[in-house]
Amino acid sequence: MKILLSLAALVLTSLATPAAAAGMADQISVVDPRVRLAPPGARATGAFMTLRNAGDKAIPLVSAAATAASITELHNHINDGGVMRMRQVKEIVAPAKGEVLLKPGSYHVMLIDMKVSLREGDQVAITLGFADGSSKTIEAPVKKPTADAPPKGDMGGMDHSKMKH
Ligand SMILES: [Cu+2]
Repeated sequence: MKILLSLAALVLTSLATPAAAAGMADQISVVDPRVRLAPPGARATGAFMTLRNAGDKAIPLVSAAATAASITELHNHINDGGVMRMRQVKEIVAPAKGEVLLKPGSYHVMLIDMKVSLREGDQVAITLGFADGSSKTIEAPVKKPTADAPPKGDMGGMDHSKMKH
């Protein structure tokens, strides 16, 4: 029974982390990856996900590549005198035993000069490269941006206790 359970865990792990290379990539699980559905004709869009680090050392994501885009960059949003601007960053660090969120208005993977026009439900392969040279390729489905819209007001999210169901 114990062996069966380990096998099941192994299968689950390999499903969750396709194309995992040895090293830092092994410690990272990618949760809820998605690509924002861009308006028709838009040449760029963003990819979002949560990087969960199971290891006891911080893991910097240092590169991203997607065949769907000519250029793939790591970006952050910064508040520049009240104006939110995007800026390229060298790394996005997943803290030890923690996670970092790539989400609208914050860190994201920028897909620039798209080679294909993405439609809702398409899968976009993105290869994430980590500081030690290991990498992991994930499939991120294209989703409408409304699902990613940050909640109005409170940045901490919606308070469901006040909602009438
Ligand atoms: Cu960007």
